[in-house]
Amino acid sequence: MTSRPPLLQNGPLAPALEAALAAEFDVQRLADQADPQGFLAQHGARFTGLATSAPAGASAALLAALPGLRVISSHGVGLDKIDLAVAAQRGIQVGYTPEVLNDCVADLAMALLLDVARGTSAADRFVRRGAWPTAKFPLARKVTGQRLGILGLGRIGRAIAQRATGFEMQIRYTNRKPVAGVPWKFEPALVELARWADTLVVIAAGGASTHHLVNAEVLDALGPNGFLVNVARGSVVDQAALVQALQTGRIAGAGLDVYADEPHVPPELMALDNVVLLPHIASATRETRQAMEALTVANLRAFYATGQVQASALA
Ligand code: NAP
Ligand code: 8YV
Repeated sequence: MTSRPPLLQNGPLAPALEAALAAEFDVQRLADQADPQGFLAQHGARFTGLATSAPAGASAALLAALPGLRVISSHGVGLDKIDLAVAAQRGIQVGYTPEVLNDCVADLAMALLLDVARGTSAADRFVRRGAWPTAKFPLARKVTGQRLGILGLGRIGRAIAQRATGFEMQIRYTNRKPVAGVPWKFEPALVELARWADTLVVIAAGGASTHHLVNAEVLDALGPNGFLVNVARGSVVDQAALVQALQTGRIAGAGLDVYADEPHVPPELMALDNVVLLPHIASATRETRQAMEALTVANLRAFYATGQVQASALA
């Protein structure tokens, strides 16, 4: 009988995923250890696999404590918390969960765009606080035909653009390089994209190269009639500049699923009626999470069978 591969779990995972991993692998959860550092010092060398998630990641320090590591499988598509350079240098395979979550993240980006432009969450609060008998809810903004700027026309960005086409939106995007074969105009300068757009959707990868890309200058270019939607990572937006722009009306509103220091959301944002605040739920549907969990396991299963993960972040 083949022994089950020794797997370290970093951070919490959904119960169904933890059960699926425990059924196939010899799993130890780092969070269960009274002295995690002592545990790693004593036992770190035995683990050939690491199960983690986009938020928990795999830091250089953790990887250094796992000298026998050969594979990482992350639940999520964001790689900003995984030290990919160390993994690549050591020949550690990195599996993740791209594609399977595109639809739900794109759907939620459109939900935030519609909500912040039409004020649906604010209108719900208006009715629930009994204001309708004595006040009129203010006019909102039309979505159909809007100018939509997309920061990050990748897998999910393209899914957002396809949905926006259904709303007859004019679409432009920016990346570090143009995307071949798409019908939308590439704008090399983010600040010019923001100046053109009615709504700027942020769906670029997190990490050092996108840190605070959306800064005060970009927000000023978006302007007092502009909306910001962020479903990428909080780190892509200068959150202090965003709060200031919203408080002073330098932009019209924002729809946010991600923040600088999750799960902590600044009270200044909570106080604003022109901001929609979601708790990082863009991929959080039963269907998509089941698909992500299945791919997280499949990456490990494939690696131990063939030496290759199914969906490689290092391809
Ligand atoms: P992807 O296909 O890799 O797309 C990432 C996009 O970001 C690419 O178009 C890339 O284009 C662009 N980009 C990267 N660095 C950039 C830079 N410095 N400046 C401008 N553009 C840059 O990834 P995806 O599957 O669409 O996912 C995108 C991100 O969404 C993930 O990394 C994750 O952080 C986030 N996400 C959030 C949720 C949520 O629950 N809110 C769920 C899933 C994903 P270039 O390489 O040409 O620059
Ligand atoms: C969740 C995400 O954070 O996939 C990502 O990068 O941000 C979201 O899907 C992830 O699913 C948590 O495990």
